[in-house]
Amino acid sequence: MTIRSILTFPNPELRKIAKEVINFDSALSALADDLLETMYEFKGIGLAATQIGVHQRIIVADVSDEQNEPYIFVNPKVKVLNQDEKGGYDEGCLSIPGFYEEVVRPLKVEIRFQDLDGKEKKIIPEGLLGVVVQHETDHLDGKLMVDYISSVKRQRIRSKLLKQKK
Ligand code: QAP
Ligand code: CO
Repeated sequence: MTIRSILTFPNPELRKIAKEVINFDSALSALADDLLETMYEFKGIGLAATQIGVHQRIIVADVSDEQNEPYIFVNPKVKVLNQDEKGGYDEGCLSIPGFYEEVVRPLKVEIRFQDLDGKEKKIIPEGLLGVVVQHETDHLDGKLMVDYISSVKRQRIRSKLLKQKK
């Protein structure tokens, strides 16, 4: 319904820990709609509520070419199925516009989550979806992709984004 504005690194709001969702009501559905609409507007493939300043545990993703396969994950929990199998991916982030950095993450993960009705679900995502869900779930814990890179690189990105800010 509404395109929301996205917080940019190093806004301290991005470091807050989001709260578990307990009410599966129309306000939650409206929030999910806003997240999807905002993600599509800014050509993203994933967005967490934290990024629009809402500190509730809900994320959205769509890694399809046509941008017509929306996923909504409420209270997502990532379980690593194989600690030894990891892969690097050049990740972006709508809260860190213009920067892409390689992040190494587990390739085999299981995601337990709830849908908008509160129903418990479980998926084992393939490929990019697995990367995006891990990246977005990190946001709910105040963690950003720049936390995985060197502090020199992180500081450089930080000062560039602060200078761009008006
Ligand atoms: C997370 O990020 C992700 O810098 C989602 O100028 C992305 O959708 C995880 C975006 C890639 C793994 C791989 C970034 C759009 C979108 C930008 C995004 C930009 C415009 C980022
Ligand atoms: Co992000």
